Amino acid sequence: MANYSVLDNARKQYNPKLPECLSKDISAVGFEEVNSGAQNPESDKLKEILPKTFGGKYVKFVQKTAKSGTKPFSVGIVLSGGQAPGGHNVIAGIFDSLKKINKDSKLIGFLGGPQGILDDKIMEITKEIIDNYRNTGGFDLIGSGRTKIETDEQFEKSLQVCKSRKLDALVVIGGDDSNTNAALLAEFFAAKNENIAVIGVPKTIDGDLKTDLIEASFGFDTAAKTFSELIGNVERDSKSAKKYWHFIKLMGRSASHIALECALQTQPNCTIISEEVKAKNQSLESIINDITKIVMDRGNNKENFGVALIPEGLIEFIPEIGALIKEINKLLGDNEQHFSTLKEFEQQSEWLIKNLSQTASKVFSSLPKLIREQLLMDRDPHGNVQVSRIETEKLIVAMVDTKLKELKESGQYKGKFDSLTHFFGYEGRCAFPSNFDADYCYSLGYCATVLIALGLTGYMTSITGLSKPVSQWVPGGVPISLLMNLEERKGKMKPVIKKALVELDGVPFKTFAKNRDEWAKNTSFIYPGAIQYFGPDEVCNQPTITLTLEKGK
Ligand code: FBP
Repeated sequence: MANYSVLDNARKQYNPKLPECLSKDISAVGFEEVNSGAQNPESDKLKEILPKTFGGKYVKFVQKTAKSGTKPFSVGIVLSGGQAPGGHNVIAGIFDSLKKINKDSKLIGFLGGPQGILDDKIMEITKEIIDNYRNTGGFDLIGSGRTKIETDEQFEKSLQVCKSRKLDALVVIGGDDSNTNAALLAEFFAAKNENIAVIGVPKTIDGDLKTDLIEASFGFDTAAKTFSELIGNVERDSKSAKKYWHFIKLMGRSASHIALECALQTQPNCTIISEEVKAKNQSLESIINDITKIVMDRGNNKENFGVALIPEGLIEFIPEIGALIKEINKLLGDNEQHFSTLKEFEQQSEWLIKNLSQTASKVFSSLPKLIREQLLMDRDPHGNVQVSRIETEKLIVAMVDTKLKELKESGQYKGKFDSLTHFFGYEGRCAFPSNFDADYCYSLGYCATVLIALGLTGYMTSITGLSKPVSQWVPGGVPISLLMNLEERKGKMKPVIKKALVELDGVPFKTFAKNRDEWAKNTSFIYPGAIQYFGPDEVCNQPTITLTLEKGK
């Protein structure tokens, strides 16, 4: 039996497109400093924390006079955090561009994420190896992990490993947290007068690492399109059978970008956007009332079917539950030892109810047992409740069901409510990257090499103009410190990259809000179908609707 699918083999032959400036002699690419207009209101404080690296400008790459080659570079790469389609193409882009610059350049991958740096576990990336991973999903070539390099000892160890490997640069492929750490590592290396650059690449399917200069994080396009395909299929089944309401929770740890994009692509009957819930200070009961009304109106109209999208992060955005989670995190953090002696759920629950504030205790007690259990399940490495494990979709279905029963008894609801729940997350994180992500990631890899060759550090690769054809994309780099602000972490003000949430005054949300009542009432489903890799531009080379609406064509 062959080890590769037909598509696997066909995709390996795909040549990702590059922006014009990167498709010529890469060693001749220079930069222009551009005043992006981005002002960091916390510059003074950030300058104190990052004295060596703060103050750089956004750079836009330009072709300079042709130059034939440059010195070889030795570069290390690390994948950090959750999988996102296109990671292998970032590696392929770095590999190809390094070899174009000088065939003696060397690329090593740290294995299993940042822990691989601390343990000095590596593999050298060769042409034979990378050729097998071009345009494929997953991070399985070198693996990923969620270890955070944040203490001085970890920084020192990372420096020693990079030095012993004689690296000119380290490329960190990750989300907001990993890029924050990349900036701190760049500062640490610079403060020690070590000439090892640290470059970040924006990755996360959640789409929340976003600014004017980072128009999208890679993987968002493919993940949202994969989920939209699945949602469209469920919608069509729902419309065919006419007997089920499907409640679909969609991945996205905090922001609702994925839910919003999927709603725009598939036009379901109901979509909750966490940021709106927070802005309206909506209680769980009020959300349930809204959903129940949609189900009731459709049922009374003999349409006992529908599709509802629930963002994964919703639970934390509901004011009273968000406050409860915060209290639980603090309480369990302060009483870790004692809590670990309570083995049975009933004991844990009883202890918690006694120690929470009166309001939080009331909210906790009002939740179904399944959800209370999930709130007390194993916590993440930072000791926090694992919000992504809470089955919000089941909580919502149970509460809507109860409400509908009451409405039926009072004669207001004449329909029938039969529901099914789904969670789409891991299904989309390792899909074959769409052409958009394949091209974007490969180009980001080239950008990383150019930033290294230009002697910059503490920069994140940036490509703008993403809603235009690839040849018109504008590659460059943005100082990570420009994206940072100060937030309180463990009682101290720390520089962090702020998560970009859905903007309620942005065009994507407004477009959704303008249409949602119509989609709720009249079945208006759209079936996007599977991502297409071959064919005309309009079926296989389109960016997300979010990007198109945000940036315009
Ligand atoms: P990153 O922010 O690291 O890209 O990961 C995002 C994500 O896919 C979230 O959408 C999800 O909540 C989380 O990872 C799941 O984490 P895990 O892979 O550890 O189960």
